[in-house]
Amino acid sequence: MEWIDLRSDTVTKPTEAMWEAMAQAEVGDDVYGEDPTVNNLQSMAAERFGKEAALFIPSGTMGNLVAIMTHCHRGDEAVLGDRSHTYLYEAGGVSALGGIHTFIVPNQSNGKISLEDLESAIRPDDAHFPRTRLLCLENTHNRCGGSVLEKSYIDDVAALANKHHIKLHMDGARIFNAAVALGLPVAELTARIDTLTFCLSKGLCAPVGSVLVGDRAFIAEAHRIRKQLGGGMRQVGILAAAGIIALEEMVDRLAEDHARAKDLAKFLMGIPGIGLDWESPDSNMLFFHIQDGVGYTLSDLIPKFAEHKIRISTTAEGRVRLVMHYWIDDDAIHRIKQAFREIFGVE
Ligand code: TLP
Repeated sequence: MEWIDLRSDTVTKPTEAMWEAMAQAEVGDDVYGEDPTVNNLQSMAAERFGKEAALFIPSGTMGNLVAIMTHCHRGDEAVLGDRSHTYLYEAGGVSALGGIHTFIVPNQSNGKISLEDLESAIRPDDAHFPRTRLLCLENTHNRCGGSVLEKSYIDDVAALANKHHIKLHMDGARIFNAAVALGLPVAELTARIDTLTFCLSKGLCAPVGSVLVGDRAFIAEAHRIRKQLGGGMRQVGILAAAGIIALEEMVDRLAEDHARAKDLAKFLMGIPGIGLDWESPDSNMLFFHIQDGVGYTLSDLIPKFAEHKIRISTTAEGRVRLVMHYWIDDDAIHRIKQAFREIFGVE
């Protein structure tokens, strides 16, 4: 019996088509800008997002770091949500490495930040204050249930940024999940955003890599910062080749992951002792907690599921997160449901 890994969509291994493309990839020195496969991926990404240029980056974390360091200089300020990945899970890189001050505002449970909170975070021009340079959003919003930010909200935030002459960056690690959930082309959803990082290595199954998109001048400067951070890579077309397959073949099928997440959420609602944190997941992840009186704790669950060859993980907030991805098919869902029935003692 194969392991079922629900800890994240980052665990996805490459597809057959990706292995094939990686083996055949034409490569060159990307620090010289001479890797044709990387150049091809970057052009495809820019075109897909309707932006002028794109840059291949080793990880989502470095993508956000490069973007924020390109927008903000030392002592400038970036506004971030208090549940955002950049604030919670990127090791404080923007402050540690970029000398950038962060202004933290509350995320609502649907991943949005109220326009009032965003506006009140923008500092007046006064020598006492850091200069606000950047607003950041995350879509889908990981720690807010994989929630999807819709276009009208994004456009409202962009209009606010514009009014104050500051920029809007999106951590779009899972932006294709958002676009597929909304049934919108990704370029339309993100048209008003200045810059965006998206990941090839999550639901899209590529082994490594993220892409930063923006205008030509921004990407030229981001290229310098990526080099400064040690993120210039050489014959990296080997990885970009998998990224091209990710964009060509793996986007539309994300709808299947969303449907499985909804189906599993519905099933879990019927299990006494389980409390779903977001009852109908917007995208590919669901979160639950154990209600009082069940008789075991969250950490007991990891070994219990391991007995069924299922890997799950818990979050700092006392929840389990289950993430659907390419390698979770209907048979896996059947096994997962069976494991829940046995562990929670229901028919
Ligand atoms: N998220 C990982 C963990 O770090 C939590 C996961 O398993 O979901 N932005 C968002 C919204 C992310 O969810 C992640 C990864 C990143 C950025 C960072 O991407 P990588 O891991 O490529 O640095």
